[in-house]
Amino acid sequence: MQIRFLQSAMALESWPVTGLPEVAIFGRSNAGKSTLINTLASARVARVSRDPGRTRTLNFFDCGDLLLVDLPGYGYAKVSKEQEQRIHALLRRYIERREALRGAIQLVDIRHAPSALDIAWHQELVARGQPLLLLLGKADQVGRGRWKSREQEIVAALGGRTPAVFWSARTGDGKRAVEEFLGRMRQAEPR
Ligand SMILES: Nc1nc2c(ncn2[C@@H]2O[C@H](COP(=O)(O)OP(=O)(O)OP(=O)(O)O)[C@@H](O)[C@H]2O)c(=O)[nH]1
Ligand SMILES: [Mg+2]
Repeated sequence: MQIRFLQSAMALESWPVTGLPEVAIFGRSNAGKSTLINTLASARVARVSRDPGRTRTLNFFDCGDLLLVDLPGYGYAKVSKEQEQRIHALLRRYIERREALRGAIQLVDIRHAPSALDIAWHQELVARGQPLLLLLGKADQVGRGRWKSREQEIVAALGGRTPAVFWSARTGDGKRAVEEFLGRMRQAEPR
């Protein structure tokens, strides 16, 4: 997929106005959101590092007829309380105010039980009634024989009916499902 970095932004006034539909990627810090964008792009367009807390602003990517937004991760233990609150306020303002938003991808780590913040954000996204794609990320770190039981446990903890998709940036598992979701979001009606 052709993906080009468009801009970083914090304040609503500087979010890009393009008229294109938009899909945003939510997830805990270090879940692999930026890597997801690079995997779709088959190129290094988003910044990734070994240390979590890397993405601190909204990062907008242009996919031609759709924008993808790499969001700052929530729940990174090493940021200050103020910083964490700032991230939450930014995410909340984004989902409440972004008219272009057509759907969300939430990335959770398949290895762990969802955190309280994963659950809270999942429920907030579900409550909005917009399309939501739940990805069980880093699936390469768990044997395939355990995938189903991990899925059941995580979806149950999230309170969920949402079907999940196994995702790995290393093996490409889930890539087609993500591309299909983005394809549907291109056609989605504004809210
Ligand atoms: N094994 C494995 N590692 C992954 C996968 N996706 C990402 N990673 C690694 O996880 C780490 C964090 O990835 P990022 O893409 O920076 O995570 P992020 O969600 O953008 O993190 P923040 O910007 O802090 O919110 C990096 O070391 C990645 O290489 C995956 O599918 N499998
Ligand atoms: Mg990131």
